[in-house]
Amino acid sequence: MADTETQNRFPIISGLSRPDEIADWSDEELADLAAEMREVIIDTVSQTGGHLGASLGTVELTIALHAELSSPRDRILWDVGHQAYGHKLLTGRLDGFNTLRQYGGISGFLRRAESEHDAMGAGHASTSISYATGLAEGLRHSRRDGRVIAVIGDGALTGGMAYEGLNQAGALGSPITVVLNDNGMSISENVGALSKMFQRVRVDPTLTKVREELERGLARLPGASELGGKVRDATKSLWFVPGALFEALGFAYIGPIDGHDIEGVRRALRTTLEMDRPALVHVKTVKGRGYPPAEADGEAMHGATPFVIESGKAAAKAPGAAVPSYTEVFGRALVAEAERDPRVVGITAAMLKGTGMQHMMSRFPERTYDVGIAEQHATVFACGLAIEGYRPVCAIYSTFLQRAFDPIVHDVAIQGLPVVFAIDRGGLVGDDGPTHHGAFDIAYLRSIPGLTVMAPMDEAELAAMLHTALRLDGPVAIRYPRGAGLGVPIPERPEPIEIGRAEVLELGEGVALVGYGFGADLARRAGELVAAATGVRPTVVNARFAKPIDAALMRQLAERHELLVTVEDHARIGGFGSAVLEVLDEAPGRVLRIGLPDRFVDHGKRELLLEDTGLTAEQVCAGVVRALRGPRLRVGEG
Ligand SMILES: Cc1ncc(C[n+]2csc(CCOP(=O)(O)OP(=O)(O)O)c2C)c(N)n1
Repeated sequence: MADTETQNRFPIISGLSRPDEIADWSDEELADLAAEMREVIIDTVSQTGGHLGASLGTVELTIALHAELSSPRDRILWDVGHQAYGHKLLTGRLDGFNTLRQYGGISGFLRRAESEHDAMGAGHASTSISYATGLAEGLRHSRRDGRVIAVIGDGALTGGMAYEGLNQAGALGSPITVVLNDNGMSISENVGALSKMFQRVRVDPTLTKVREELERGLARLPGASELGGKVRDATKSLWFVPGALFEALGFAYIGPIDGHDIEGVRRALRTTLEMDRPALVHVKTVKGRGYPPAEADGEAMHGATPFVIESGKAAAKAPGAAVPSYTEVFGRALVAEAERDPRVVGITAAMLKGTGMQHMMSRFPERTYDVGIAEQHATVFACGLAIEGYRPVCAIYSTFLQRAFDPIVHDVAIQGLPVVFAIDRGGLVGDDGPTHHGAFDIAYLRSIPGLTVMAPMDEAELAAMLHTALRLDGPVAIRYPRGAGLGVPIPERPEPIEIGRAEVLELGEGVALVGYGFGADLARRAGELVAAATGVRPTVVNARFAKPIDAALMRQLAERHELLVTVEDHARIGGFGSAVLEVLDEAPGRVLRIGLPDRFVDHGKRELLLEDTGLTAEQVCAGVVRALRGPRLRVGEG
């Protein structure tokens, strides 16, 4: 139950005890509900930041779905889950909605643990149709009631898994309804041949009429009755190209219809729900609908930072010169490399700005590719370019690169191809939470033979590592964190780095702190605190490479120090610290590994999450002091 202030401000949503109560509401009542939902979403996201445009675009669709279905008995699935704020509001989460994406608050995506109405959890794209097909089979086997509806965006439909799902559902004849929420946008403008086709199809009632008349006319032609359904199919493929595509996959197709017309969407859903076979309802929506700044700049308002409602402009930032982000430094460094070497090409999987690849796209559009939400394809596409003598750089977030694990092994590494992976968002990302943290890339990459795995300590080293990677004759992965660099100057012409060689930042005694990537600067800061606390300056090392690891130096450090501490923002299991243990197996000494614990880290401000997981200089220092004073650790403990 919502608190009194929330009840007074948002009486319609507060009054709902079940989402399907709205089934009998009048058009006016539903329109008032839609307006209130928009108000809550804009109000909240202006404070918390979040996926504004996507959720504003699905308000009417959300109402139509909950009016026609009965959740949780009926399973309403939201691909990615970033467009489902309205669903959260209709399913009892108005109270607490102001904690959206905040530490300890409600998630920015759907989560099975958060509500019985979240039939699937998500964060990554293109999974909903596979879930739907599985859920429908589960319901069939167990003879339980319930209908299954997957809502998938045109962006998410660029991901291959969506077609794997359509293919199986079509063959099984699964009674699922897929709602294609087509707004022409992924985060940036959507890409690909299908997207072009969708753009050509407009919501046009006259077109529907013309088609019906054409069908009737053709049916009257001599011999038409013998041709039966063929006439209908032929007209469909003439007029409704997406219809022909989905129908070929075994789906009944309805659309395109206006996704902001609640009654129109309800009618289409009623039709498909009665069919007892796979069906696809194609709705056209406007990203950011109902809030002019979000309609005007869909890309900026995809993942909005807190903003002023009246203007849509970002809320005031803290004063001070802005230090460029790692993403920005990477984007510019890639252009500089591409200027010098015509073989360099850039690849992004639907994250043009998110990865800094927009710089490459503006400078070298012919050598830059946005392949859609298709990390697996991006990787193999890069292999093709590499075989033809090019130097592809795939910029992909750590979490999304998980999708490409097999091609990295099978197509890049076994074939020994010089593909560079620029892995952004390594480590904790903050508000997006466990589906988005980059916690596993060191583990899944350093086990692959022939791959060079490195991480810069600062943004100047990022430029140097990219330069180094492009000179290597094999695959390379460079990981770097979200957010601002350290503010160091970036040389015009970066120098290559010696492969497999760590950098000793400070030669001290007693304790050796060895940091990897983000962990290197953290180790340096913690080292200062350890010196102050113990009176002895520790040795501090920037590891640079997880593979090949500087084994000789690691052994020396273990031999010459009482305690060896590894520091990283990656899962302790399988991470850089584990790599150190592997080369120390016969060395004496004590090792303390500092990194992410063996649990999924929640969402919240990145600083809070770093605190929560012990990745602050103070906590690292406290851990070191405890270990120095405490009983002898076994190798690897901690
Ligand atoms: C596997 C994967 N890669 C990249 C992303 C980042 N991402 C989040 S939403 C989005 C665009 C989704 O577009 P669409 O499905 O059309 O939904 P819309 O936001 O337009 O409503 C992308 C690329 C992701 N969530 N998952």
